[in-house]
Amino acid sequence: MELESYVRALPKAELHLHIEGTLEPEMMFALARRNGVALPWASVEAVRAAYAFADLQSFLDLYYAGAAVLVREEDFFELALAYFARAHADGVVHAELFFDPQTHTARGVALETVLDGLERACVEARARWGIGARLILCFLRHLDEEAGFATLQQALPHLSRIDGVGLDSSEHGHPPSKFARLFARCRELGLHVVAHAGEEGPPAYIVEALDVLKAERIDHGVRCTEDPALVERLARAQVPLTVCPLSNVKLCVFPDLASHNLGQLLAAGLKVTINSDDPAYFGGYVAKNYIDTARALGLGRAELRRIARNSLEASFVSAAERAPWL
Ligand code: ES4
Ligand code: ZN
Repeated sequence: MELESYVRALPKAELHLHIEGTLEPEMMFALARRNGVALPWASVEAVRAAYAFADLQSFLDLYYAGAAVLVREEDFFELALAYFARAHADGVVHAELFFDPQTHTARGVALETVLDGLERACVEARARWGIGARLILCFLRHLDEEAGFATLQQALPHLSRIDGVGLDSSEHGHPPSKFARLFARCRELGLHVVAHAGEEGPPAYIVEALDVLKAERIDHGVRCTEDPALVERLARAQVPLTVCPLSNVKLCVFPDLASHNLGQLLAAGLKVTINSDDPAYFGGYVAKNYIDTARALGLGRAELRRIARNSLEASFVSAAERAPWL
């Protein structure tokens, strides 16, 4: 069987996916027109041409500008349903979606509007394709902890619809410990906890995510290899890493896929998963991340099966729920 069809047929979970990062330029323009939002680009081609990033911040500036077209409940519904259709085609049987409420509430869009649209898409994805989905509310780490508490307050009436919390946005200068009290409160509320760490930030941020925030998974985490004691700890505790290879290349964390350390992480016995992060911006959905990485690093089918199995085991579904796919 061809590699492409083999990868698409592997049942897999996607655990690192920002739903705002699935906004394709065509939908960005359609929603801008529908909602009367002005965009800083003249055409779909001009937006695509702007997708040449030097680092995380240069991407985030564009990503937040694009997200401004998301206003109404149906915008969030259509965005997420389009993602689920692509995910289904890629063999995704379960997806845990990040969303950034502060990006929307800052523009006067209520958290409830965002959640209503996303949840309706999750229900539809289950009915149409049998995909299981969960929602993870991400706090923006470039904002302060008070702003995070205000967002949590708005989320309180909707906690039954939210599975966990995460931490994203600009990593440099915003260590996980900045959010120690907020995440302690989230844990008391029974929410799962994950955090972006070690994408651009140092290995010490991964240690803080584990020790201070008590993160159950580390999003990215690729810079752990700079600290051998940390690698040993991550291997021993089998802490899942949600690695996003195409994202890492687009944001210049690695110069190219052949230089990516995913093979090294696997060889060290870490619980590695492959994910797409912001696929509309980084050049590929999850299957393309598997395929291009396999080609660049010479991963065999046993390794691809291991990675897909890891993704299901690292998800928030129970062992009984994931048993049919393993
Ligand atoms: C993100 Cl790649 C990445 N890193 C941190 N925060 C983000 N938000 C959306 N994509
Ligand atoms: Zn991310």
